[in-house]
Amino acid sequence: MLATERAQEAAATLALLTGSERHDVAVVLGSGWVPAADLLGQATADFAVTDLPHFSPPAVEGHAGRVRSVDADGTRVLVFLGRTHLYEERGVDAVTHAVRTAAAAGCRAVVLTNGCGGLDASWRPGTPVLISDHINLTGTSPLHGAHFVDLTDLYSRRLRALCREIEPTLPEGVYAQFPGPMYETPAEIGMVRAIGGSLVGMSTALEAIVARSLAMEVLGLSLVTNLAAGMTGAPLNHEEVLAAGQAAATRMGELLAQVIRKV
Ligand code: 8IG
Repeated sequence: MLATERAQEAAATLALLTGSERHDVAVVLGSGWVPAADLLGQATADFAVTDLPHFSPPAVEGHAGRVRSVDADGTRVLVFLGRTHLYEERGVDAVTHAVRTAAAAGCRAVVLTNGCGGLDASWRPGTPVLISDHINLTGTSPLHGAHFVDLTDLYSRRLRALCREIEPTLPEGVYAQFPGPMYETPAEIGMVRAIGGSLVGMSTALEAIVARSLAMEVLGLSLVTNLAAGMTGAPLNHEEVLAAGQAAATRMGELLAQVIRKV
């Protein structure tokens, strides 16, 4: 079965479970962002992602594995609390199934959020950063066949400008997606710096590529939860990531809640 067919099946079940034939905007909440979910608006449906066809259960603590349909003052928002990562070894189709499902459900825009490492020493843990572009270091593509997709302005200027109307001081960064699950070595962080990256993580880029291939507008929001490897002298750990997310949740939720109403 083709990835698009699996997405159509999931979208059909989604319509049954939510009572909404279509959704307008999708939001994928990554590490550190799940606590912000409750601030987006009233959930009209809330169920396990595995209630939809072809989704896999979450593998990582802090990734809740739930789906919500939220009415944000008339905008129907499809919220994924958690995502499938490439390092779960389920393949690129599993990684991008949520985005394909959102497109099949009618979403014309997707907000991709993540927790990540930051290369700018002024970005303290808990700093939100707008993704302006990405570098795909996974060594793989999420597209199938000779499907040539333009990635110029992949991360929508319009949506970035909307975010800065809400939070004028939001910085921008270039997100480098690594395959994970190991964090980088200090030498790899040196490489990322040399090639123009300023955020490092294990998600988002492959999902953004698929979203663009399906003509969706993409907003990428990173929450810097740690300085990148080698920048502080301390090792990285997952608990630090979750704690930074908890602390920033309210601010993130309010930002997201305002953005999705304007998309
Ligand atoms: I949260 O420093 C989080 N995710 N690759 N590097 C990579 N992924 C991350 C990091 C990080 N922090």
